[in-house]
Amino acid sequence: MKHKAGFVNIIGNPNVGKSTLMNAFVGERLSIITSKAQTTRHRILGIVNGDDFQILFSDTPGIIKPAYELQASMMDFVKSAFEDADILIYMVEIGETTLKDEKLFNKIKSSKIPVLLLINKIDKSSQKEVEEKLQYWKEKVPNAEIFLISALENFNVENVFNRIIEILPESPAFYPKDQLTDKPERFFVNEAIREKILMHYKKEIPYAVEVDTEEFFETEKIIKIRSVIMVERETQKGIIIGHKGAALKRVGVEARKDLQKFFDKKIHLELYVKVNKNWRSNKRQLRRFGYND
Ligand code: GDP
Ligand code: K
Ligand code: MG
Repeated sequence: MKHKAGFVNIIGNPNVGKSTLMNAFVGERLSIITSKAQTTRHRILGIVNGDDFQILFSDTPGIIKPAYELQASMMDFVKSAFEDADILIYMVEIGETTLKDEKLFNKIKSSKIPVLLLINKIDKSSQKEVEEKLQYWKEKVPNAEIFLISALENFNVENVFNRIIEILPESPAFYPKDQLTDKPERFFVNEAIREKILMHYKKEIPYAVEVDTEEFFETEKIIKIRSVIMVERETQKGIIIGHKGAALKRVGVEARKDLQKFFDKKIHLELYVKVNKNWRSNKRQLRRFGYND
């Protein structure tokens, strides 16, 4: 049997379940998941290896109209995901009716590469609604193959996976067969911390935050990590730290638990908070954090 390999890029509106799906495919929590839009800021590669195939899934930020430089770079990740795909996964959730970016939507409809349209979250709706939506999307994106799924409950995900293998092009592997992602270990540390911040702080706080891991030192028994939580203003620093440091402590404890599972090793995690004015609008800063590259 010939070897198959290719890029399968997942795009769609915020919160439809893209990261949940990618993690279900990969079987690891590579992408952080919360109920908030803009949880995913980067394009994250998840690699699934078999004896005669290698699938390179890309999770991307949800499609939005950029309001500042950070969001503009997030949309560049989405555009790039469009350009190198062998198979496109366009994900919608059961309640929605259109993509927020019309240009991109037209690109999907006129796409020459195969499009799998996944209607997600069908666990939330009635049989009648599911049938209506199926009909709706058939007419709206006639070039797509449609699947009804629940990424959360792993319903029908395997059928999508098998179909991907069928239509994947013949090609040698792009990455070593034991590799799971293209991102360095520090990236997953930053993301684990950011996930807890998204979960525990209100309003604009999560969007004003970036995490930078300054030290990642692994010995046989333990990984020592020091990370900085960057905020834009002094007041935000106070909120992150909380009364007697309790809020920051909770972030540290929960992130450490996740990281111990992820790396399967004991973790020592030190967290600092620093004010770094307007990092979201500063191109040079954004490059440092892995955007615009
Ligand atoms: P993304 O922004 O598209 O990456 O979406 P996420 O994967 O972060 O998921 C957004 C929210 O939808 C989270 O609260 C998920 O738990 C939830 N979610 C994802 N898939 C499903 C699903 O199949 N059914 C239900 N009920 N919720 C889901
Ligand atoms: K989300
Ligand atoms: Mg996401």
